[in-house]
Amino acid sequence: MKALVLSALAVGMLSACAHKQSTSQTNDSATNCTENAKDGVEKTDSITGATIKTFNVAGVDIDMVKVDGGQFKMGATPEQGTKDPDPDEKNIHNVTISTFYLGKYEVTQKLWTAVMGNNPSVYTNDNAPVEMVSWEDCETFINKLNSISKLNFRMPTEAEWEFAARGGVKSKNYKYSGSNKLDEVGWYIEATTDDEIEGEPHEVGLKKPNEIGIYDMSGNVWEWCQDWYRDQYEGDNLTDPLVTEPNNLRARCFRGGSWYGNSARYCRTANRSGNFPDYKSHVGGLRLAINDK
Ligand SMILES: [Ca+2]
Ligand SMILES: [Ca+2]
Repeated sequence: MKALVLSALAVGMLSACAHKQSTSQTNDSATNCTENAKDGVEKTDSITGATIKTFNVAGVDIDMVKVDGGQFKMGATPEQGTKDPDPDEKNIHNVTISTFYLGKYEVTQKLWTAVMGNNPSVYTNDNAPVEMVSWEDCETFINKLNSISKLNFRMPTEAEWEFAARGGVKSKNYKYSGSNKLDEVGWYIEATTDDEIEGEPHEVGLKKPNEIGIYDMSGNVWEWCQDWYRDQYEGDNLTDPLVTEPNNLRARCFRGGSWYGNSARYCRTANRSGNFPDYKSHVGGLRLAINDK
């Protein structure tokens, strides 16, 4: 509980939100789209078959994948293994998610810089995810993004994040987002000790996408979610749940593990972590969400 959050702090976990700039992405396919995308141009991704809405904001294309709504079991379901899950995942419960859009990629440094006029990242690369951003920084970024675009981007809820990571209505019940082999879909390091870790975040979209055409939900950078973190799930048969009140932990949710110092178990779809809203690190960023409308 508290120990969980503190251990997350010690390891330097964070989250990253991802959007990406399509024209510069090596793996990008949905982006032979040249028209002005300010109002959202919808098309089919030629590689993944996903429906993608592209918004152009501050000169940068933001690809948002349509996540069709559905039901799923949230928490440490059998494919997560018996040893890997933490206590905060154990209360498996039924959740219904409404259709929404989620960033095809983690938010890149290119987008962050275009919106904010600065790049806080330690490992600078336009096409890599922004890092060294707190939950509060991400709120500031999203507010400015929305002010510029007149749109309503937001962070995903924790439940939306897990539903999408599991492949939504096309889920094949993988342990990681898009595969049972983490090497195929995620940048991570199987650490032996915290002191031996070397590595860096990678450009978004270089690994395989998951079942619904979303990249890097397991690994690369942690991704902040909207919710306040609770160390156990409460309730069942929930629709679009969102924890809006902090408890004594005063931590925000973040998800997905990272390239740094996190063994594979942290990159599982059901894994949870939390950190203080002003905490920032070189392993944490974000991914954008937007409603279906
Ligand atoms: Ca990630
Ligand atoms: Ca955990």
